[in-house]
Amino acid sequence: MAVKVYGPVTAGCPQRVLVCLVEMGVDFEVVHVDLETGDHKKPEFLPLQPFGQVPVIEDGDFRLFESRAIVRYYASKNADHGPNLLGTTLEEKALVDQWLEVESHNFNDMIYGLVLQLEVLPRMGEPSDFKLVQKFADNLDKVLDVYEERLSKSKYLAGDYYTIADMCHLPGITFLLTDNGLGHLIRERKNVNSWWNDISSRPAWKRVLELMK
Ligand SMILES: N[C@@H](CCC(=O)N[C@@H](CS)C(=O)NCC(=O)O)C(=O)O
Repeated sequence: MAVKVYGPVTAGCPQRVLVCLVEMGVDFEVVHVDLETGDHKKPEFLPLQPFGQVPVIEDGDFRLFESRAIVRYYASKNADHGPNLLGTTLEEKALVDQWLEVESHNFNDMIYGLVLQLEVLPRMGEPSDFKLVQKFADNLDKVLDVYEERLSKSKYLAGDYYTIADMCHLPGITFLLTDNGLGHLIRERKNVNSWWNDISSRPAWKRVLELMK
């Protein structure tokens, strides 16, 4: 039975889940949740995700929310017949967790603020706070300096193998490279840019981009 993924394919958090399902060869169907009309805050959606956010998955009678928990779940569940995206030794797994935490907090917190200011508020007809935009971009600049240094020593964030820690960056970096004047944060860093070119050219991400059209 196909896994149901609740959320619009255009939102970054559901995309994190979709790219993982494609990588792991899991059949899925997307159940569109319209964030514009507030479907995710309606009483019928809250039993699925009590914080009124996407994504949520339903796999038979198993339900799970939080995109990174979902990604971890399918990378483990399908490890026997998909790629190893979690590392093998305890230390490799710990490094994947470390960089996934960095993605979630150091990186994504800035992306979240930028998406709010540059996409969500304008869509709602409200003004963006460009001082805040600058603050998030400056913070991200420092975070990406750390990435540049790390990626000068290893091909991927957790080591010389692609993992869910790299994968979870795909939606956020795609947003940076979308026409909002922030692409230089990636393009002007040699190692970050090569890493990006590598991870974004994987067929799984290309398939998610196709779904968004
Ligand atoms: N930590 C959650 C964050 C979920 C989240 O922020 N989802 C966004 C879409 S990317 C959302 O539902 N936004 C609407 C809202 O928060 O009202 C996860 O990774 O699943």
